[in-house]
Amino acid sequence: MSDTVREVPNRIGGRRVPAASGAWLDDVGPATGEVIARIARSDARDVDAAVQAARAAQPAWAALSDEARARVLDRVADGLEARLDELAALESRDQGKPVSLAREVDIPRAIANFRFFAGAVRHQELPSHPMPGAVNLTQRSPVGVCGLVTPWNLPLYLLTWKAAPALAMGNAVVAKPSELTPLTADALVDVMEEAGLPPGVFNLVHGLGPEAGQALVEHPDVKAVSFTGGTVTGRRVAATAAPRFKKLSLELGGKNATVVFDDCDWEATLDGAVRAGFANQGEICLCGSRLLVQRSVHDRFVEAYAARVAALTVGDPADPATRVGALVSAAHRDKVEGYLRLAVDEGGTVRCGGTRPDLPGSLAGGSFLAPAVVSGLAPACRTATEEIFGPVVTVHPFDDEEEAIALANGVAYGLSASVWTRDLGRAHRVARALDVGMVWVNTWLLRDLRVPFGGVKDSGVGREGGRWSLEFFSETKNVCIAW
Ligand code: TXE
Repeated sequence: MSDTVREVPNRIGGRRVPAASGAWLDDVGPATGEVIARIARSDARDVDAAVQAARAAQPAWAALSDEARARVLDRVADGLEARLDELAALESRDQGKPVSLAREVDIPRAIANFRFFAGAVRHQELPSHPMPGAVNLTQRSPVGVCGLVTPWNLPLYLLTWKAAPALAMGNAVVAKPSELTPLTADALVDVMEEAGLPPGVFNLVHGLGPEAGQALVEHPDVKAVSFTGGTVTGRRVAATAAPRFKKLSLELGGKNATVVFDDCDWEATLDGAVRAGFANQGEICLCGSRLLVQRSVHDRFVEAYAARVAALTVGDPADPATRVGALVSAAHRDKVEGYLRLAVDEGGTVRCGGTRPDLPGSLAGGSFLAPAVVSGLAPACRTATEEIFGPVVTVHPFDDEEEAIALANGVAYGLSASVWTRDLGRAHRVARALDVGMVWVNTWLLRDLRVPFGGVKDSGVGREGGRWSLEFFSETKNVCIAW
């Protein structure tokens, strides 16, 4: 490691602070395997300092008018926008995703999150319920200090999805980004400071999940915990938060079905199913990693699908032509490769990909993997039901609507699904029968920030987005006034 590697300390109460332990963690760039930064390895002491800073700053922030807070959020959005290219390059370097994706999706959505929740709090309407001789006024107050724990797949995008509504509602925040992708969170704090967010309203603590993350979820002064990450970790977060009666939002894993009927728009469906399977290297909780295809078109569709997947350019994330970048870490690639070996043991055939591409120079040390399509697996096997969270799609035939629904629902997860058909009645029937939180028909990941986002079953608890986020990050109080 070179001596010039940047050290990224915590950001507490408007100051840059190393961890109390003095320890640092390496942050590895997945495209090269080289250390690109070192982050503070925080523990309960650092979390406590951040929570105390947040507690001290929160009342004055909450006392501002909604309009005043919204103006600060708008300035954060402006600041992110001014740095769009720089942030996209940073996210790509830290996460491994194609810079084109970061520039077109991750960073613009982070900007949109701040603009949207600035508008949402400005336009918030609260109910009143008149009754004979009295009126009920429903009011919302901030929860206090909110703990945000976020993952490595869409680092800035998912952090801002929680931070913007939390701040809009007058809370103070302590955020713990993934130790694998900490850098854009640090840049966000720079932007917030320039935008005039008062010191202590947003604090950042870096470190490992079982150390810094666990301490944040346990802290008695953290009144709400919003977590996005894996289901196993989510279960632990829930077990920690529930006996302490914290507000809790969990966005967890998925094993989402892409359901293709024989009357679909062929080209649009192929495009959509490829994007659903492999966007962000398959590292999105919403990715359609189980492709269910009606038997009458199954073989023809899978052949065309595998050909398109094989043509995706895997390579340098910094190259604008790259469609598939590096997986987030070497350990994660090992996990995905383990699933590909399991797929073969379970009787599957790898139709394309699954190999390490031969890339030049420093990229030879990166955690790249060619996107894989696997057919011939029983739908209930482990490969077809467990979350792989990488560039692997399994394909399965079905005969009719009933069987498609049974296959789609036959997993422990229930996050999302996409349905591809020209038959409107069928689209409605299938969408209603799917046991998931979100269904797309003839599209995938078309997002409107006003709509509820979240899953059922092992995919989580609660909803984010629009008024659901505003409700989560506030306490609702009813005041009944008699006259
Ligand atoms: O995520 P973790 P990991 C899935 C995906 C992936 C698997 C494991 O299948 O392969 O989860 O990934 C913090 N208390 N998803 O281990 O552990 C951690 O530091 C508090 C799906 O990388 O869930 C990080 O900030 N926090 C997913 C965050 O939790 C803890 C996105 C998420 O890490 C903690 C990511 C603890 N005890 C992975 N332990 C999605 N739904 O989008 C860890 N953390």
